[in-house]
Amino acid sequence: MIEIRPEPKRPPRTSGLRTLLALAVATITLGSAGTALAVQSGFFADKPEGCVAPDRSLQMYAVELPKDPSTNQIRLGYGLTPQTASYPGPTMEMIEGECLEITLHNQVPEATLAQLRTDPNHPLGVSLHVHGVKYTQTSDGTVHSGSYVASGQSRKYTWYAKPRNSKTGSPGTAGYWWYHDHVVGGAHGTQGLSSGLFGGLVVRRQGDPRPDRTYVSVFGDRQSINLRRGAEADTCDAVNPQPGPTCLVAKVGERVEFIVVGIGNDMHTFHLHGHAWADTRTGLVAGDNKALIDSIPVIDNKTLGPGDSFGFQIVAGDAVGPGHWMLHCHMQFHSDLGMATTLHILDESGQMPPHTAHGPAQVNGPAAGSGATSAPPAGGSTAAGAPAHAGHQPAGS
Ligand SMILES: [Cu+2]
Repeated sequence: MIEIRPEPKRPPRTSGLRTLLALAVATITLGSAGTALAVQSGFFADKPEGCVAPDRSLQMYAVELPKDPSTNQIRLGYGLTPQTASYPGPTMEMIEGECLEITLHNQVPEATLAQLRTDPNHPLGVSLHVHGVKYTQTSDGTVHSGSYVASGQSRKYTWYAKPRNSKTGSPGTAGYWWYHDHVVGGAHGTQGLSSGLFGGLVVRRQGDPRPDRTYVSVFGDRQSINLRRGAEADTCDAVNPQPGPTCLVAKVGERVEFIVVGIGNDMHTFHLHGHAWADTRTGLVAGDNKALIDSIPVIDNKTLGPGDSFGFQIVAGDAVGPGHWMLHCHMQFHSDLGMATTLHILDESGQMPPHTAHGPAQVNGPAAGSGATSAPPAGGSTAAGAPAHAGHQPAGS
């Protein structure tokens, strides 16, 4: 007979299978109270149903980065190597049906995590919590499930991009998602998020069009895009712009993808100048079905609440040509306080045409009136965990 020892303050319970089942359910429901029992007994599967074994595996590092130059706030980042950690972290890419194993190494000093802690009894660690794809309790990235990593330690997380089941109608996981810490500071990872532990995830279906480059725009508190405002949100070098979290650059005709995420406590509206997209899973609508096409709104502005994410692909400069195209929150006081950056679209030869007599339409980009801007480097490293394809530029690089 299996004996379940009740917690000290609970009244004694009757023994037997019914009690065992009740406790098992309570374990799931109550969280921390039953975690040790659940995890130690192997009650929770370590991989989602459908994921027999990981198709790929990769290493992820959580590190401390230099403090924010204007606020002196602690900054943390994820990286595929400690040297390339950034905020947002590396853009993750999966294909439906794929199972990915990520080993997270926590290289953030314990003293730093202690500074960020809002409750002295809260454990110190970092985690990886993901939206959209499938994971079990052991990859939830929460304190109560024990799925976090102490400083100097590592832990495996398994994500499964479940495909659509056309027989049951169960949806697939293709879409634009994000991942983040859920432990730093308190039970909801609020300090981890506000310090930089977040990144974008795109799950594609077989046959989806691939972008030439992908940018992640995380709209957050303090009127921030990727935790920056104003000039800090756009640091593109006028002569040699390097694509990255603070330099959105593309050539005319390139297929540019955005992953847009809301964090923090504020509502925002994402607006991109000169370009619009279909409000679908991909931002695109294929085929010639007029009824279908007409039923899908075409938008250039989208509301974004905390935790929301969406994405789309555009053809850079489509019908509008090169230019410094603004990207900003359309809540006016947010944009006025610096919640704005620029998508710099160069011509086919990688140059920014001289401005007209009307002057530049952007504020924080390369030096106004500068004649030429050279091409961004072609491609870049393959997105985190992505099957290799040419030309993709992960935002975390
Ligand atoms: Cu806003």
